[in-house]
Amino acid sequence: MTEQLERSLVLVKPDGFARGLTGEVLRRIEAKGYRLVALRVLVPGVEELHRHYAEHEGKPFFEPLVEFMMSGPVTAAVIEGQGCIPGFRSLAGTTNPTEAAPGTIRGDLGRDWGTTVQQNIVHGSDSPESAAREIAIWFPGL
Ligand code: D4T
Repeated sequence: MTEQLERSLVLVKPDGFARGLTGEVLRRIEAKGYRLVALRVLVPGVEELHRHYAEHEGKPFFEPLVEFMMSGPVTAAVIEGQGCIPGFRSLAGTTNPTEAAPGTIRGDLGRDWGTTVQQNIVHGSDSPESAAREIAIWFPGL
């Protein structure tokens, strides 16, 4: 099976950044064989977060999620490789870090901190359409 060469938008969220896990996340991406195409460290603004999380607008965790994502620096990355969109989501593990399988980023490094928002270390695009939309938000002009 030959999967398509594609790009995904990865974020190391403020919890992961604050815990010094950016290097570990990037190490796992590179160890898997995906290529780093672009990298930024920034404190996200409300406007880009509302665009990024548009699908969750109106949900009870939306505002706490935006607040959390603005609470400190994040690392944004564009990665590239065959099948890297589902592939990175496999590396990340399921959304809830308590349930995420050992061996995954969330399963190995994440836990429930008792906050209103699940602090789950990373974000990865969930489809080619999301990846294109998200890359345009975080890396305009790429
Ligand atoms: P992201 O989008 O950050 O990669 O996470 P997932 O793809 O795994 O999960 P998601 O889009 O469903 O959720 C986005 C973001 O919201 C937080 N969240 C989510 C939360 O705090 N409570 C919830 O009930 C859900 C579903 C965690 C990730």
